[in-house]
Amino acid sequence: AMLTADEKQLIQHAWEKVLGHQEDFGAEHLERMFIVYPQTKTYFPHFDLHHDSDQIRHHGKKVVTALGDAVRHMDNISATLSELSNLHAYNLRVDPVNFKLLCHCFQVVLAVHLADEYTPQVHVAYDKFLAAVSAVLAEKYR
Ligand code: HNI
Repeated sequence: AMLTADEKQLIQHAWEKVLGHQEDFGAEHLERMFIVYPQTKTYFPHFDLHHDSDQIRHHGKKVVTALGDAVRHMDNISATLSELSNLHAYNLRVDPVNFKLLCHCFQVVLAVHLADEYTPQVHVAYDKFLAAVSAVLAEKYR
């Protein structure tokens, strides 16, 4: 589903609360994913998955920074994340079901940190935005 102009604005406005916290939010959503959906750990056999490890923090920051790129280019997510799409489809071969799990964990992090500002309207907007990002990351699988 296409994002409406209002939804785009809600996403961009909420993202201002993420700026400066990419590493913290990134580490938090990954740790949640590894604990709540332990099967996701199989993609990271080479990582130190202890709480707040340097690798989790570093990788978390990369993921949230990529999401931020998509926020800044919401009309062209496909081109913006094209390299990442190649990487996930051809090199990493992450089963696309996992994208939903990561998106869910990221939304929990947003809800925890934005609290009252994570209104149902913001929630819907992020649901659609993250589904669009996931679709792009999964579009090269065949
Ligand atoms: Ni993902 C690498 C972004 C979902 C497993 N991933 C990256 C990188 C970014 C990234 C950015 C770093 C690329 C680089 O270094 O050039 N990943 C994203 C985004 C999503 C996502 C934006 C979804 C919204 N990745 C997932 C999921 C899994 C996943 C759901 C598995 C459960 N990603 C990986 C793995 C790597 C990776 C594994 C390589 C990590 C490493 O450093 O070895």
